Amino acid sequence: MKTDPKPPQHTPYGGAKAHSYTATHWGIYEVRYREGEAVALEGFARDPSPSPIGLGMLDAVKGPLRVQRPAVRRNWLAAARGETTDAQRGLRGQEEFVEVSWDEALDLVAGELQRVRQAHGNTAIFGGSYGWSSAGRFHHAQSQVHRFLNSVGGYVRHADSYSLGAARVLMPHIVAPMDEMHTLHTSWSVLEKHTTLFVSFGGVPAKNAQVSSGGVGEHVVPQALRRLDKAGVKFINISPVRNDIDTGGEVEWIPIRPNTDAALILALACTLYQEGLHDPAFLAQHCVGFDKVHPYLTGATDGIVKDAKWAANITGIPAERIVALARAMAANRTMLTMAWSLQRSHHGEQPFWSLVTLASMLGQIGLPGGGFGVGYGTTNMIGNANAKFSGPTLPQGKNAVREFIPVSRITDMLEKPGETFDYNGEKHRYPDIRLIYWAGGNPFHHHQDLNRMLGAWQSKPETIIVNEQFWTPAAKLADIVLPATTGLERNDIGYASRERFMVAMKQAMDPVGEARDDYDIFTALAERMGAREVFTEGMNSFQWLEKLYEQSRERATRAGLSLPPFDEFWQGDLLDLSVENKDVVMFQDFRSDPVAHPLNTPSGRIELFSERIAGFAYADCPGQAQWFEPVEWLGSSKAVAHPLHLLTDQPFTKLHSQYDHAAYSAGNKIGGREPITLARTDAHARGLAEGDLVRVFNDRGACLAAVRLSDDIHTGVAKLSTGAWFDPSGWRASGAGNLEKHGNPNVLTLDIGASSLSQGCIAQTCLVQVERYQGTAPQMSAYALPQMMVQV
Ligand SMILES: Nc1nc2c(c(=O)[nH]1)N[C@H]1C(S)=C(S)[C@@H](COP(=O)(O)OP(=O)(O)OC[C@H]3O[C@@H](n4cnc5c(=O)[nH]c(N)nc54)[C@H](O)[C@@H]3O)O[C@H]1N2
Ligand SMILES: Nc1nc2c(c(=O)[nH]1)N[C@H]1C(S)=C(S)[C@@H](COP(=O)(O)OP(=O)(O)OC[C@H]3O[C@@H](n4cnc5c(=O)[nH]c(N)nc54)[C@H](O)[C@@H]3O)O[C@H]1N2
Ligand SMILES: [Mo]
Repeated sequence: MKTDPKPPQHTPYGGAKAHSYTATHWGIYEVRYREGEAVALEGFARDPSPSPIGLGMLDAVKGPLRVQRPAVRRNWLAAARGETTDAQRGLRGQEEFVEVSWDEALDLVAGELQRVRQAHGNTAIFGGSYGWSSAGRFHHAQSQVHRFLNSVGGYVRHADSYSLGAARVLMPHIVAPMDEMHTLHTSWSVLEKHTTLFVSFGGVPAKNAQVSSGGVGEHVVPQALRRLDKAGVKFINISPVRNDIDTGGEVEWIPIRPNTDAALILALACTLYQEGLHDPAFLAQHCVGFDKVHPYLTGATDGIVKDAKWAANITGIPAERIVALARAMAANRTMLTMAWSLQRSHHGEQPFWSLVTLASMLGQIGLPGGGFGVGYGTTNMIGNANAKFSGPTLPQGKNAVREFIPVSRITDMLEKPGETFDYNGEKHRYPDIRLIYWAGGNPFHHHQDLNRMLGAWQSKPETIIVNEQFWTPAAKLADIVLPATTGLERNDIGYASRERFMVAMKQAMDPVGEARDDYDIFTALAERMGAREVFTEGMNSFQWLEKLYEQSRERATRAGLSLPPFDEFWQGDLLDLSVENKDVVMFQDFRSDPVAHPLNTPSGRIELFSERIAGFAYADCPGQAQWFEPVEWLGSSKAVAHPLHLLTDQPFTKLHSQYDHAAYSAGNKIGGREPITLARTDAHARGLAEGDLVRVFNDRGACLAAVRLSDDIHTGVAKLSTGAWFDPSGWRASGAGNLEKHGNPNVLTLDIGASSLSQGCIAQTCLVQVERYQGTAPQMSAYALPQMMVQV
């Protein structure tokens, strides 16, 4: 069977080629060749701040951690061959793998999919398969697996994301869907001209703006912040961490207790109201529900005045500072921005809803440089104003299965088949999953309370199939692992929303080992399951590239942008999509005429009170922004045993867990363990010094990490960035008794939904204790290859 003939005419690499480009989520890189072999990646010359993350990638791509051949877990294979009983299924993670031929592996996977479909229906297949995959619009693994599963009868899908679990559900009810909001944000150029006060909740971290889904060509955030500073904008950063913003100039830091921002913002709103500094005209013409907001602020509804004194007790910020801040906001052209991390918390809807409420009371929404943003700095896309059109996207087909879960309810689903759960005003049931197929994500990176998930992983699914490039923890914990190519080993198109460049990502090297493109893997499986035509539409990958490009070109034309035909694009390497006028003002039309340009909310206006959400009657998410105590925070009684609030932010050295094993990420570790940032006073109180090995623990889990001292973090707060590959001391779930040896914070985080409304991930709500690690430290083994058995 011939699945993917090499593209005609286009010699992708070798011979005279001196360079080509590749796109990653963290940047465009130039591939350097020596004698036809790709030898290095260099930062893109037209990028003012190329990310160092990509520079060492090539070594990792060629390195020992690649999955070389299809591999099947020993006991799973024995059971499939009828050599053992089902009861002897063995233990995922700790067992040897048997390397098998592609034909045998594909037969096994197709056969198992068929068996599960016939015995239990497609609702027994979880293809939620969340994850960022690689850049490149066609070989986007998550889209590929979804399209494939749809072609064979469907799968249980996931809704929403880990990024924006609470916001994706909340925001369409009250303002606009997050996907729309992303590209609407007021551009940096406008902020530079008009904003006088810029207030960030959670900073504007340039480390995060290294990234945009699909591929950054031009990193704009570091320069934009510098220009704003030079233009005289006053910056205030409200955050538990001082250095999550760098403007090159002065930034006032207001340290806040984690997860208390909603209380602060409600107190700012209360101050505006008490002092008559709010904008009644804007509230009347553009919003609904202020009549429900002010009685809550003044305490008329519950006897508690949400004033600065009240918030001071919760947030740790002096009342006078809160009052002065409210006045300054009203006196300036003020842009308020909030990092996405704030909604990744218990009751994570409330900080976003409070922000919208405060911005509405200030009445500057739709004015140049005023209003609010959600996520300046969170990715390079926000505030970036290049051409806007829908880029090349692989259609995923139609899913015949209706069942789904909110993405971070995966362990609940595995543990509680048949039980009901609340979500966005509806009740749903968890399906009974027998088979999990994952491509392009790492659940043992992204999910919370990994010990709990490990238990469910070991006991519930009969089969777990993973397409992976590397021997990640998710691959080690699978039954069948199929080796996938990286972006350097295939042709693709790099494009991200509002980015400046579209990139012809030409194949730079032969696939490592026997790795295949996900597309070819799924084509071969579809063939075995009688769905080849549906899945491929008769096209090889290169034909798909042309088709997806041409479709996107049509959409660009409709958006007033003229792109060249495919061949010209492919030969030319790069398209520049910059536009002359970069001045975008969010909600400008709505502001000027809310009747002619209504929002897509039930009232057409900003909903400070939502009848619809109120109608759901959720005690944990009522019809308007309110302060709720999170289940764990510094003000709770649980802080006695576990007195540190753990922030698990995005790592500056990588994207999630991707390329954790590459040099740049490795260079930031201390003795091979992930660093945990502690306030100097907190470290001294525990007798800890820089570099000390510590045990970080709570009732859910424990991990090792190495101390990094800081004066830039609130006392009582610790920060352990995500991304260290999960390295448990045992493959059975045993809570804090199972020591994670590398510094993966998700053994500590809490796995409950943000609220009944969204069920979003709440990774930032977590208390821990830290102590010196006693005894001889166990060896870190996250990068050890699983044992391989030779086929007999
Ligand atoms: N504690 C805590 N946890 C968090 C967060 C947090 O803030 N705190 N953040 C959350 C957020 S916002 C997110 S988005 C998630 C991210 O979670 P994920 O997106 O799952 O994390 P990645 O490490 O990007 O996983 C991508 C995987 O896909 C593989 N891959 C890449 N390209 C390909 C390909 O072409 N084919 C195949 N088959 N595989 C490929 C990579 O090797 C890697 O293992 O994490 C979440 N988890
Ligand atoms: N380099 C790199 N960049 C990335 C990613 C990556 O993995 N690596 N991931 C990308 C993805 S998928 C996403 S979704 C985005 C995520 O973007 P975010 O969710 O915004 O990122 P985080 O780094 O988790 O948090 C940003 C800041 O919020 C602050 N913060 C945390 N909790 C609180 C709080 O309770 N109150 C206040 N005021 N501040 C708080 C922290 O100090 C932190 O510096 O990042 C993207 N960018
Ligand atoms: Mo994310």
